[in-house]
Amino acid sequence: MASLISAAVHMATSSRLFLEQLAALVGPRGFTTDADAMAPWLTDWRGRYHGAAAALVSPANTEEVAAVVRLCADHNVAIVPQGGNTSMVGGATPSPDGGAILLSLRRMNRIRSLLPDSNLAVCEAGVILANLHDAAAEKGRRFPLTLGAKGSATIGGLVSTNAGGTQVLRFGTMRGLVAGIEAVLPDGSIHSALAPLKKDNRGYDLKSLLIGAEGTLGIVTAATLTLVPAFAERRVAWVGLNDPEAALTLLRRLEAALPDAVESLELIPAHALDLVLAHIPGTRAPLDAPHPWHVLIEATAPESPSTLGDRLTAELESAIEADIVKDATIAASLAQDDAFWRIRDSISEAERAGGVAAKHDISVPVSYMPRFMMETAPAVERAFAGTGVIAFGHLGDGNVHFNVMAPAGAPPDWLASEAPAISAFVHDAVTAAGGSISAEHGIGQMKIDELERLSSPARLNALRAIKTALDPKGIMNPGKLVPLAKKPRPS
Ligand code: FAD
Ligand code: 2HG
Ligand code: ZN
Repeated sequence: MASLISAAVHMATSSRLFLEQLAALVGPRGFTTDADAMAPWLTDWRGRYHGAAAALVSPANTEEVAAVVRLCADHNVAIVPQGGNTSMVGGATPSPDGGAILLSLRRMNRIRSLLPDSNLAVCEAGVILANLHDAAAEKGRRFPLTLGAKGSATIGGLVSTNAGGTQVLRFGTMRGLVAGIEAVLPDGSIHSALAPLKKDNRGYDLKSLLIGAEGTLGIVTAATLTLVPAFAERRVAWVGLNDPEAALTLLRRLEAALPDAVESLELIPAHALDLVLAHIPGTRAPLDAPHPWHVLIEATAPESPSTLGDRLTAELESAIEADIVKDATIAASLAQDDAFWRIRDSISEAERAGGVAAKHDISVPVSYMPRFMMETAPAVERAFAGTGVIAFGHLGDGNVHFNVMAPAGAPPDWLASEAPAISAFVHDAVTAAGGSISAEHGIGQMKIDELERLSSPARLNALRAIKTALDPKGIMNPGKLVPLAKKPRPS
């Protein structure tokens, strides 16, 4: 079945008529086959995957998306949806065979409405996250989800990966913030469900199905998003401590002492801080002395003036007295708040500059994560000589990025030759702990084999059944997320 589809894909995309029809649907601003114009969008953010596409198609509105999908469905042509191309799992990179079209949503970048009184914004898929932050702030509101790629990541990509980020502790993942959705399904029909209904029991929850579907069930064209009131005060603290267990203990104390105030607790090992200081210009260590582990804490208050700063200071002092925390500093200005956050948000970029890494985005039950990290990191480093684990991120969500850096002087093919065994080692440990091999980045093409290897038949069969039911021709982002069923062996 798969080979039949891909043969058909090749025939159709090589057809000049198909490309002419496609170009006519979106006009000259929305269509190119120029290699230079397409090149930046054919490699993933980490530079691990390189694809090819028959055309880069950028519709201007939902009706154009629907027309493009219908045409592709008629010709059995695969579609790879793309927003900001910040996927960490090669999710938005087409396969190298060039049979697919790359469907960019970046031209659909209108905030259709922003209603502060209802705390809602209706955004087209191509709205860049940072632009939504700015628009909400102008109206005294906030879209609370944020992450390091906020200057490029789009609403469509964030919805389609059910992104997490650094404020999940308080506000949850994208799924909890999407109040309505508009999407083009694989047959080209438009599912219009932007109304922010509190209650809706018309059967299967299509909105939830599309969130985190990584473009395999349709194209998200717009979403109704929940806003929250802007905070009146914010305090950002940088803390040095001895281990992840101490970081979690600190979180529990802060949550008890400052209810509803703690928005972030991000774990940063010394190695990650060193990489940032080495590769990101203008950064400096917040504390004078070195510490093996750090956390960045953000707490907010709805009113100003508030006692937030005093209460946070008191809690950190008491944690120092209790020997949970070794040292801490609270940013003294907005500029310092931003400087602390810049360190945290630049870890991926610094790590990319620092060399090749086998990347893992794992979760286990929150209380178990410190022990998991302290046992698994040395085990990996013992099993794979010369590697170094950098595990950082969202400890309060039980989710860290457990990245394994290549040994110094590793050969260029290290990732291809070594990463599968390393990832299997890490993922086996995660699975044994009842955890997930993808806490927030999705499966994409990077983890599809591991998902298949480690999932129960129940999970795999359900994923495949949903995919086949909604996308019987298999045109929506093939090769991502859903492992194809193996052909039965001839008896
Ligand atoms: P893309 O990368 O373009 O696409 C992502 C996936 O969604 C692909 O499968 C694509 O096919 C699909 N897709 C895109 N748009 C649509 C659409 N409109 N309809 C259907 N499918 C679509 N993630 C986190 O969860 N938490 C973090 O803290 C975090 N930090 C990051 C920091 C950096 C520096 C970077 C580079 C990435 C980070 N990410 C993080 C990864 C995260 O997945 C993306 O930032 C974001 O969710 C993807 O948005 P995008 O617009 O770039 O999507
Ligand atoms: C983050 O939390 C992102 O910074 C990226 O999810 C993680 O680069 C990574 O592994
Ligand atoms: Zn993350």
